[in-house]
Amino acid sequence: MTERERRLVVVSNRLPFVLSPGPDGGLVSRPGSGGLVTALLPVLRDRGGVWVGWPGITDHTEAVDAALASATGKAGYHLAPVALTAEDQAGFYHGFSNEVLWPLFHDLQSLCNFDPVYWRSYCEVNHKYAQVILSETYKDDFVWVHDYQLLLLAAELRRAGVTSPLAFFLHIPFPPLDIYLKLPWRFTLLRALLEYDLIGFQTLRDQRNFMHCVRTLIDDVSISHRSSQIHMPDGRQVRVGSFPIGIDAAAFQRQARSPAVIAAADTLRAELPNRELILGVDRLDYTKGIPLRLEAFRVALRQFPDLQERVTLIQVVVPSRDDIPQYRDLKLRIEQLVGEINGEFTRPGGWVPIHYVYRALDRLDLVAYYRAAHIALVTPLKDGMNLVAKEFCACSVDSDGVLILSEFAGAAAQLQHGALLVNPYDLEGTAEAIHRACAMPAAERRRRMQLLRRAVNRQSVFRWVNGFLEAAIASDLDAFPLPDDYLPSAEAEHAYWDTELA
Ligand code: ADQ
Repeated sequence: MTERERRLVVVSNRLPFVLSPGPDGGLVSRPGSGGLVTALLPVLRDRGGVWVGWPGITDHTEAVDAALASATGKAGYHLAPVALTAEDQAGFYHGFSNEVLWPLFHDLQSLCNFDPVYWRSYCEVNHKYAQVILSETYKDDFVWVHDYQLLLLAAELRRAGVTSPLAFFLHIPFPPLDIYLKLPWRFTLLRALLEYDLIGFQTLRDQRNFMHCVRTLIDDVSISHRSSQIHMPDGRQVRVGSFPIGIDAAAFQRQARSPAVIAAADTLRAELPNRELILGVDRLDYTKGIPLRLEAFRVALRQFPDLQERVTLIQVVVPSRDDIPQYRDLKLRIEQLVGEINGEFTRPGGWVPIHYVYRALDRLDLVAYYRAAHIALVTPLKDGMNLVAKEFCACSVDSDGVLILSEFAGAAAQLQHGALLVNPYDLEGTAEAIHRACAMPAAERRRRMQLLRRAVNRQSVFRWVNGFLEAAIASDLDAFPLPDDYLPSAEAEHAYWDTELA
């Protein structure tokens, strides 16, 4: 059997279908949204295989199995649910994944709750995923595991005797050594990761951080010159690479050009006439930098009074994880800032500087916001990639949008040539970027957005899947071209403020 003929086994925290109560008391399924599902389901259909994950319901009944079986029908692959209890969800998902790994890997170690009970639950649940994989897979299957909830899975599978290739992709950043060292289970976790054969990161930044941790903490390995190959003492080789994830840009573009979106975007612009519409769209999450963004917007309105009555910031926040105290506090902080800023600047003529939307949008409304906006303000404190930045560019079909992007988003590496990059902690720098974006001549907007759109189109999610699967069968990743890299430099900062694009 050639590598390309191996069945594909995708493993992620959640299955790619959402179950909800149906009319006859049973459950109905619909495909989840998001690029990963769009990109991977066709590959699964083509190669055959299985997707392993939690179905989103803690009461595991026959109705769950029936709904999952009917979701895929005769598509050539099937869904294998991992049954998790409410207690598992509390310790493994809300606990270790979201109160330890999520903040730590986003450099926010002071927000971590290193509760040992969480760690035990994380180990147990990774074991449960391994059990399902063992019962669902054949010897020659190619197993591709996704994200920070399943860092221990390869170690669990090896312990059970699995020798076939295991690959892993981390969707969030990997932290620098000094921060990683705070983790009480740092050696176990790093050793467990080295049981994978291929480890993929979003950016070279993350890859470098990981290799620095391996080089410093694991003394019985050697590393190839370009940091893409780790030689293990048992003769095994672990390959490490950067694979920046993309979006289905053509689909976003098509939808942005649809009559329904054009009508919705026209309505949005007509309701706020003669305004520069600035858009922020984020899940409720402290990594997305929403409070600092609002503060930077306040600085912009104070320092550049010409912006008053000329700009409106539409901040969309999608509810998320609001059972965790830090997320509830974040929501209150955002509401307080929106209230303060609107209280300070709202004018009798009807101008309200911030429109705040707190709910999930359906895809049509989201694309209409992207299309209607003149400026996107995407300023995470740290982000694996950030797909909102790419989606905005794909939907800016008239090439008249400006992207202001945090240099700490993984997307900065590919979008650095067209975006205005900002340090989200620098309130005045971000305020100046807002002012600059509002005053930017149409020709410069077009030039920049064309560069951005080209980058987003070129690096689609389909290319990402193919690139990763190609790397899985390549013997030497050092022969692969490196993706774009971004590091702030004094020279770039100078260019940022003082020069026009060629
Ligand atoms: P996320 O942290 O979820 O993903 P992001 O990359 O920004 O972050 O993706 C968010 C997704 O949610 C986008 O596809 C967007 O369309 C959707 N969305 C945002 N606002 C919405 C709204 N109001 N209504 C409906 N949908 C909305 C993790 C990592 C990222 C990495 C991705 C993919 O944290 O860094 O880019 O995985 O690898």
